[in-house]
Order: sequence, then C-alpha cells, then structure tokens
Amino acid sequence: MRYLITAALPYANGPLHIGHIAGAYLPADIFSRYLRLRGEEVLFLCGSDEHGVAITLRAWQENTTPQAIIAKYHPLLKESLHALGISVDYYGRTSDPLHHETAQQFFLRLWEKGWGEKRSVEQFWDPQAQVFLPDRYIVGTCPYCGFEEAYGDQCERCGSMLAPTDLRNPRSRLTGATPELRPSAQYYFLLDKLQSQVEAFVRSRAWKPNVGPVIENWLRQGLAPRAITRDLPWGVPVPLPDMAGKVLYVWFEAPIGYISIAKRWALETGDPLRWEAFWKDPQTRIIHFIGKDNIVFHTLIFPAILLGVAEGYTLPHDVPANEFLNLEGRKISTSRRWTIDIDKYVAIAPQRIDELRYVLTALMPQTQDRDFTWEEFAARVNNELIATLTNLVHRVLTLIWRHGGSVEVSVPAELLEARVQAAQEIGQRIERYDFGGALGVILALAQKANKRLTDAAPWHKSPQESRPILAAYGDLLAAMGTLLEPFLPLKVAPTLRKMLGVSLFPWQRLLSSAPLVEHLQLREAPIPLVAKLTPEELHTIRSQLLPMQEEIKAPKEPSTGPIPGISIEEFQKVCLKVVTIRAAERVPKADKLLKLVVEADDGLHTVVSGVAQHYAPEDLIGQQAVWVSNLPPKTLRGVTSEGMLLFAEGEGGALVRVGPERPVPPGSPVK
Ligand code: B3M
Ligand code: ZN
Repeated sequence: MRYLITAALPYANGPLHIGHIAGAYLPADIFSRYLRLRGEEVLFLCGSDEHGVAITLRAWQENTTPQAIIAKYHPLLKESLHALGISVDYYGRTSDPLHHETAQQFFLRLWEKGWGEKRSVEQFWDPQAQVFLPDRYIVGTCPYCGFEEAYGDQCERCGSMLAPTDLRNPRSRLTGATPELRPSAQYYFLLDKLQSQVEAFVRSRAWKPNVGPVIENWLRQGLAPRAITRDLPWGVPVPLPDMAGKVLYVWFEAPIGYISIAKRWALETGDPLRWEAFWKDPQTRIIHFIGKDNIVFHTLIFPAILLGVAEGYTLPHDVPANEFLNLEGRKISTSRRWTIDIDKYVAIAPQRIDELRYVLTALMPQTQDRDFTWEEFAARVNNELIATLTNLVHRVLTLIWRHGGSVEVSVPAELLEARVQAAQEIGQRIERYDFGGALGVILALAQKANKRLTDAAPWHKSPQESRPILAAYGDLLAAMGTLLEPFLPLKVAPTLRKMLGVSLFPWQRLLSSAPLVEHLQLREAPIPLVAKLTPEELHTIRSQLLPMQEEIKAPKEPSTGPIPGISIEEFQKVCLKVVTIRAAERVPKADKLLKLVVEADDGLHTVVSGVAQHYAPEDLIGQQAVWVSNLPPKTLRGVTSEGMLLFAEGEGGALVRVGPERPVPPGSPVK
C-alpha cells in the first residue's frame, strides 16, 4: 500500500512547542516509521505555513516585514522537527512560487467550474493603521448578551458566532480606533452547493471518536459560502486582474500546500510527475495528522476544494486529529510564555530527546485534552523508561557480558507467542492511532519480563544454571530493538540494536513465531539505555525552560508580622478608578513590562505594568482594570508611567487582572 502522510503545516511566526509535537508531529512520525517497517511506500510531508493574518499583523506591530519573520522561523521549525527525529521526507514552504502557482490554479479552476461568486461586502477598516481588520481584531458589544468585549467572530461570554458587523460599538484591537465600514469585493467559495458531495465523502469514512462529532456538528449547521480572498498585503495574490492587492485566504491555500510540497519534492527527486502517484492514485491512502482546531478545514473545506476542482485528486483516507496538551494545568500559550519550546528544549537537553518523545507519547491527547507536568515527566522517565525498560535490558546484558559476552538463544514457545501477540497488538494500536496504548504494550511486556527475571534470579546461580535463563531473553530483546524504533528512534532503539549486534527487522518478522536470533554476541560492555534523570538535572532543564515554574516551587510566604493599621482618611488619599485598556504593547528590551494606554474619565493615560509574562498585549486591550491614579509619575525603561494598575497575585505568583464585575464607564471611582 502507498501512503501520503502529512502533519499540519506550522505557522512560520513562532517556535514549535510540546503541544504541537504531541498533537500532530509525533503521531505522524510514529505512524510513518511503523508503516516503513511494515514495508509500505510512505511519503511524509510537512512545511511552513507562511501566510495569513497572524504573520501580517505581527509584522505590522513589530515594525518589520512578513518576509523577515518567516526568514527567521522557517529554518527554526525545520530544524526543530529534525532534532526531534520527526522523519519528514520533505519539508517545504508555502512562499514557494510553485505553491503560489498551484494555489492560484485551484482558485481559477473552482471559479471556472461555477463554485465561486464575487460579492461586495462591507468590511471594517482601521483608519489609523490603514488596514482592513480581520474579524478577531475587532471588539465590541455582543448583540445577544450585551458583553462589551466580544470579538468580531465570536462572543466569549455567550458563545454566539458573530460577524464583526453584528457588534455594537465596534473598536479596533490594534489601535483602539473606531473602524469604518468600507465596501470591498471578495470571492466566495459556494460550499453550500457542495454539501451533498462532501457529506457523501464524510459518511464513507470511519472517523476517530473525537473527530466524527465535530464534523457532524458542522454539517448540521450546513456548509455556508465562505470568503476565500482577503484584503491583505501578504499572501498568494488572487490571480484575477480586478482583484489586485488581494490575496487568497490562508486556510484556502495552506492545505493545497500538501499538493504543492509533493510537487516540489518530486521535482527535487528528478522525477517531476512522481507526486501524482500520491495524489491521483485512488489506491494511495492520504492521512492528515492535525490538532483539533484544524478539523473543519481538513475534513470538510479542503475535501470540498478537491471535489470542486474535479481533477481526480484523492480525498483523505483519514484525519486523525488529536486534542490539546496543557502544561501544568494551564493552556499552552506562546504569547503568555506558558510553553515549552522545542528549540529551547533541544538546546538545553540534546541528550534527552527520546525521553521527551517517550513522555509526549505516553501523554498524547488522543481523544481528550491531557496535561504535561514536569513531575510526571520525571516519573515516567525514571519509573518506566529507566526502572522498567532500561533495567530489564541492562540486567540481562550485564549478566551475559559477565558470562563471556555470548549466549545461544533458546526461547520457550510461550514466550515467542507472547512476543508475536504483543507485536500484533502494537501494530493494531498504531493503526488505530492509539500510540500511547501501543507504547503501553511494550512497557507491559518489559514489566512481565522483568518480573520473570527477578523471580528466576540468575545472578545467584552458577553460569551453567543461569545460561538457559538468559537464553530465553534473547528473542525479546532483539524484538525490542525494532518494536521501540517508531517511538524512540534517536537513542534508545539504535543503542539497543547496537549492543545486541542486531539490525532492524521487517515488522512482518515480529509477527512470526520463528525466533529472531539464534545467537547473541555482545561486542562491548553494556551501558544503560537511558541514564538516570537526577533531580538536579531535571531542575536544570526545567528552570531554563519555564522560569515561572521556579516561582511555583517556592511561593512567596505571606508576611505574618503585624500589619500597621491606617485610618480611613489615609486610605481615602488613594485615588482608585476603573479604566479601560485601549492599547497595549511590549516595552522593547524589557521582558516583564507592558506599556498600556488606559482611558479614564479625563482622557488617556500611559501606564507601565510588569505583567508581560502573564498577559499578551492583545488580551488586555478592551479589558477594564483598577488604576491607582494619584501616584507620582515614574519612568521605567524610558517610558513614563502615570500610576499603576492592580493585579492579584494568584497561585504560583501568577498575576491576575483586577477589574469590575460588570463593565462601568471609564473613570468610575472605586471606593
Ligand atoms: N498553520 C497550524 C495551526 O492552526 C496551521 C495548519 C495549516 S495545515 C494546512 O496552528
Ligand atoms: Zn454574547
């Protein structure tokens, strides 16, 4: 069987974090490696998603260009995946001219086929920033529940889906300015006309239990026409003369990257048409690994595009989306710096990559959100990877080494049978995308073998007596060298094979009860597969990766001494007001500081707040806070702060904004 495996194309505007890896890249890699061992033809593709509004706006906010941002992150993403052993065959990018051309052809073809429609729509324009604002960059009052800080696409309070024009009192999140409605022409993809074709496709597949209901939900609401062009300066230009200055919507063109990257790969192999076997042969299975937030685009919209162009493209065989991985009980967030970035982990712990793969597989959010904690990381490494797996291998090999380094392998039939069954189950679980479960089977196998070894206690016996005991383990250890390969391919599996002097077996061999090896000959003294993870090493790793964790470990002691009392008159000298935060940005070269512009009853004021590690600027814009207004001005890093905003100190030193329970007019006194 031929397979095209893809993993979500990461946005080239930030590093990869552990959530991305556990969500899409590691499952795609384990799956690909397993298929290759089974002898299947596999092409595993990925690449950078280099367009979209997030990159454009970030460039705008940081006073740089989208090109500068992708020039930094495209190589970083590629290197991070490589360092983690994610075995992509080709890593492409959507700024590739071949991608632009391919996406434009798709657009034109849909238009030709009658699936498109040009519509004039009114869109919000930020007069200060001189840009059309994407839906999420507009806030205003929700028409359903009255929440004053609803986003242009959704109200976070009542959950209603919104269009930005539904908002009362709309404001730009970029500048705080009142946006103006301006007419603009956009192309719509008439998804509604393809609903029955898409439904027929969806019903012909068996989806993962966490994916099917999401799809059904969208289908129930009905597929609605969607704008597939945008007024943005950065992206794939719309290939029509009357659309100058507009680009294709990123979610329209990015999935087409799976095709254009296959074309680029084929070109580089010297066989330019080779990609067609992966995209146009119905025998090929196409499997997209993604996170749950991308489900609709991969199961409905992209298939609709493929159906719409009607050029013989194969529809996905499966889209095994994962849920989210949280970090120490909180949602991972790059902008709030609550994250473990892969490039940093790789730099700090290059010798511990398989360990990270192990833990991320064990904690993979396959059907529900999971939580990564450093405590669990250490426990899994020490108790499972070391105390179980490494210990088994080490005990057996050390004894063999002591007895001269070689042993004739002789395995009771029931142990061979147990290995066959385990290999079968591991394969079946991988095929069901239950990677954590598959790894669990290997661990259970090692646990049983460990117990048998402890019970037999060969180290108390003479060489003659212990030899047959050790001989029974040869087959299992040789099998482990291959069973572990999809999961721990960088250090653990290859080291084991090297120590045993065996190579990778085709998966098929593991499914037959014929012994894998007849004789084991160790060439060098065995070393532990995984070195013990000491508390000191763990401390070094985590303190460099997540500085805030240190605060969690040692919470500030509440002061216990007597609190000097003040009179009510003294307290009333403090002038507290509710303000609305209208603008927020980082203070350059200051990790902790945000410069905020707040609105009070007497106009705008600038306040510098030490909360940059707790809030992303855009999350504060539009929020209300309590302001101490009559402090003397203070200059911090060249910015003069008028007064200060109040934040509560939560668990672990987390700073939490203090504001009124319901919105009040800016400048309202707090008494
Ligand atoms: N760039 C990744 C994300 O949503 C998005 C995936 C595109 S896959 C074609 O984080
Ligand atoms: Zn609402």
